[in-house]
Amino acid sequence: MRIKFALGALAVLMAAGTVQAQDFKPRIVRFGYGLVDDSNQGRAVRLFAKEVEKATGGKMRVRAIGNASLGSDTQMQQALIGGAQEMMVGSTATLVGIAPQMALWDTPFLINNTREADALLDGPVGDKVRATLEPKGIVGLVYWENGFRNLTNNKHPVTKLEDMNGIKLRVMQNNVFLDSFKALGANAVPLPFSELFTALETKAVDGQENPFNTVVSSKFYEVQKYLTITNHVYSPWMVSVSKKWWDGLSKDEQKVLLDAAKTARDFERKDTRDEATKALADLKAKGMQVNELSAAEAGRMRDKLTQVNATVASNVGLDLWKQTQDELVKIRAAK
Ligand code: TK8
Repeated sequence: MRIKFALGALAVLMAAGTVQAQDFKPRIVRFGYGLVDDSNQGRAVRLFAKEVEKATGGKMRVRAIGNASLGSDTQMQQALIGGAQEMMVGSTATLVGIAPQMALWDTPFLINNTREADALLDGPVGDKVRATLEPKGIVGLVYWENGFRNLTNNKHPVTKLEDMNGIKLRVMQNNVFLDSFKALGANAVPLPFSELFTALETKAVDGQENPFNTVVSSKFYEVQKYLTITNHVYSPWMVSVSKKWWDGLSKDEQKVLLDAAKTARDFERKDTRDEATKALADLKAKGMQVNELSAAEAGRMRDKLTQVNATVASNVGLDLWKQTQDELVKIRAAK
C-alpha cells in the first residue's frame, strides 16, 4: 500500500518534469544541416537531439545529419515542404526564394552587434518574418546565429573598395547578396555552400564571405590567403520544420521541439560567440593574412549599397522596413 502510494507520487513528480513517454508515437526526426559535424551548427543540432530525447523519454529520436548529406540548403527546404525530411537548420538567405520577407536579414550593415541581433530576431520583427514561412509549408521555430560575415579571397588583400574589382566571389543563392557584391565591383557567382570548398580549391572562384567560425570549421584557411574583416551583414540561421510533418504532431510534441530549439539556441549563440573571439588568432596562426577594413572604406562601400537597401525595403514591404528601423531605434536606446 505504502510502496504503491510512493510509486504513484513518484510518477506524478516525473510527469511534471517531462512529458509522459506514452503521449508520443515513436518518431525518427531527420535533422539536416550544411556544415561539418565539428562546427557550431553540428554542436547545436546534437544538443537539440539530446534535449528532445530526454524530454520524450526516447520516443522521439533526432538524427543529426551534417555535411549537406541530405542536400544543399535549398534542396532540404524542398524536402521539408514535400514532407520527405522533418527538420533542418540553414541560412535565412537561402529561404528568400520561398519567403521574400526573409531578405530583410540580408540588408547590409542592418545590425551592429549581437545585442541588437538577439533583440530584433527574438522580438516582434523576427516573429513576423518567421511567420511568413508557414503558408509556404515550413514552420520556422527560432533563429540561431550564423554570425557577422567577413570576406576571404585568394587574389589580394582587400583594403579599399576598388580591391573588390575582378574578384570572382561566391555568394549564397540570394539576389540581395548577388546585387550587393556586384554593386561593390566583384564578379559575384551564386553557389550552394555544399560546393564551395571544391570551388575554392579548384580556383573556380577566388573568394567567399562567411563568419570566422565557418572559415575555421570548413577549413577555408587551407584554400584562402586573405581575410578582410568587413562585418558586412549579420547572418541568422533558421531552425525549420516540415509543416506537413509538424501538423501531425501532438501539441506536447510540438512544445518539446520548440523548447529544445530554444535551449539549443541559447547554447549555440554562446558557443558561436566564444568561438568567434578565438577564431581570428587561429586563422592568423594557420597563415591567413588578416586586415580590417578602415571606417572610411567601409563608408564608401555602404554608399555603393544604398540602392540595394532601397530594393530590400520595397521587396519586404515598406511597413516591415519601417517597423524594423523603429525597433532598432528602440533597441539602441534601451541600453
Ligand atoms: C550552411 C550555410 C552557411 C551559409 C552559406 O548550410 O551558405 O554561406 O553561411 O551557413 O547556410
